[in-house]
Amino acid sequence: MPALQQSQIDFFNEHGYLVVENAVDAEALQALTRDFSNWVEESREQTGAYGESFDGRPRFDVESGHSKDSPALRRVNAPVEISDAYFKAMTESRMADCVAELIGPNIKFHHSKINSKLPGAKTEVKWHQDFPFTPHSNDDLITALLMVDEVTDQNGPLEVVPGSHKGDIHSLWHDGVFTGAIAEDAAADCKSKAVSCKGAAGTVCLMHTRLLHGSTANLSDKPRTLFIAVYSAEDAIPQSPNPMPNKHEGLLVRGEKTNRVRSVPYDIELPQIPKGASFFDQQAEG
Ligand SMILES: O=C(O)CCC(=O)C(=O)O
Repeated sequence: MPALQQSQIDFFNEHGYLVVENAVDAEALQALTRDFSNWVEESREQTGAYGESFDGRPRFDVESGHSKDSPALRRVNAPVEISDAYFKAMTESRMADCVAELIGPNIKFHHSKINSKLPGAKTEVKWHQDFPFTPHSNDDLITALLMVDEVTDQNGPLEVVPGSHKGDIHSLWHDGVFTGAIAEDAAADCKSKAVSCKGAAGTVCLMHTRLLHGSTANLSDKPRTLFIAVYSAEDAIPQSPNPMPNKHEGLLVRGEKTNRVRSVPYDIELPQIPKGASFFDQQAEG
């Protein structure tokens, strides 16, 4: 049975995003929650970013003010490398089936992370599109943002601008400085058109790589944990180094390997991302 109905596929193509409930089953969700809670407990013993990922960057990052009594873990880099639960959610879930139906049938994995906003977290994600961080030979890429906790209006939901995947790619450079975010006037315009992606734990927001999006601080006493996995069509070839190098990059998740390259000429020049830039450049503590 298909994971999506035609009306959902049409919605995604028109608006550039789709919210789908029950993208992982209850047992899988429990395992994701358990592993994340364990990482939060471990973080209490740390005073700053810690651990090591594939290219030597810290595995875990914390917000300023993080302490033993008030842990503020805000990022886990490449969790699929260190947790079976996260690896399975990336490969074996309905979430992956949905991605295959939207940009497949042949899809491969690019990178993953957890963005956490623990209660009171001040971290905001500035308005941006993902494609300039991960340019490929074509733009059949989806960022899947799985809600490990319930997401509400209060705990810093992802906000998107419907239909913006059909528009321009915005520069992330302003006055000669790479900010990781679009210009302030464009961001204000996004805010006026934004739709929040909310749902029960286990819901996923599937987002086209060109869609404009951002998110605000967590104003509530409830956590907001998002497991974020980026997939591409198998014939989309990276045009720049992975912003989050990891050992599973290129893993075939659904379908078969064709080794074909599909190139789509862009009418714009993609903004250059400085060497070593990461998604951290989008995050700011408000
Ligand atoms: O954590 C969030 O709210 C947004 C994440 C995001 O923008 C991204 O992964 O590109």
